[in-house]
Amino acid sequence: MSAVLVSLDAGVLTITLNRPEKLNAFVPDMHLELRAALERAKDEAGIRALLLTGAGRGFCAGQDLSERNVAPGAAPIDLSVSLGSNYNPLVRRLRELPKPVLCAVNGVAAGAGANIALACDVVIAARSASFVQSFARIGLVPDSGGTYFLPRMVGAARAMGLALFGGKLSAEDAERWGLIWRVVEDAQLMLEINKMAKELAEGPTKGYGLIKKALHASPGNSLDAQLDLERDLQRDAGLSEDYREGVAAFMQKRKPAFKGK
Ligand code: LHQ
Repeated sequence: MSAVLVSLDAGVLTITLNRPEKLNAFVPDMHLELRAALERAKDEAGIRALLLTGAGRGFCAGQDLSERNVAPGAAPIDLSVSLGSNYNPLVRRLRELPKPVLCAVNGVAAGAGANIALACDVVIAARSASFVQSFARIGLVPDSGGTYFLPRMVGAARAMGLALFGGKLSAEDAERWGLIWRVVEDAQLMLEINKMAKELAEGPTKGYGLIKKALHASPGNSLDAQLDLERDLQRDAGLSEDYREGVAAFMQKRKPAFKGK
């Protein structure tokens, strides 16, 4: 059985983490299959939005902890190898994909699973879902971008509390704290996110890619640098076909037919 299910419909590539009996914990195959899907999303012009979710009752429980023998007395393991070859490239791929990435957190998102969700552009969670920075509970440091995303999204005090105590943050609190975009009822999750993904897949894809670039660069930039970046990105956006179409549609009081270029 594939560790990841992939389907393409109306410009939306849906990627479903598929180890439901282990709450979709990461194993190397899952990383390989995710990598292939993200490469495909980058290369295929017909893919204009990505949707990441999990099969079963969980979203993703992070690294599969049964994979490595870390029993007392076992040979030491260098975890940086796995981060360097699997998790860090995954976060970079999600962030650098010049197309919108939506994430439907259908259940618990723990460890690297929580932070992979935060690396997506728009996160919607089911009301019963939760976010767990479980790393400290096993003596580890939040990874997969956690120490980058958390303080920027929820502030230093909340980031430290989440990281040190490793407790569950409910989807409602995650929304209230600004960690995610929105909470929806469990039964509505896929309906809502599919609607949003479809809307984005019909949008000005090139412009969306430039918006991602601008907002992702912002936390590390001075106002001066950000103004310069906006100027440069707007030049690119202004040269797109979709800009012309957007303005024409506005003037003609009709719905734009964006082509994504
Ligand atoms: C699992 C897991 C799991 C295996 C649930 N592995 N089986 C990167 C680089 C290299 C190495 C180290 O790590 C990293 C990054 C990381 O992600 S480290 C953090 C790893 N993740 C965790 O520490 C979370 C561990 N899981 C939990 O704390 C709980 O399972 C949560 C809070 C996610 C859910 O709790 P429950 O809803 O009560 O479910 P459960 O604990 O009963 O889990 C259901 C099954 O899934 C169970 O299997 P079983 O055969 O007993 O039914 C768990 O053993 C299995 N499972 N997470 N990460």
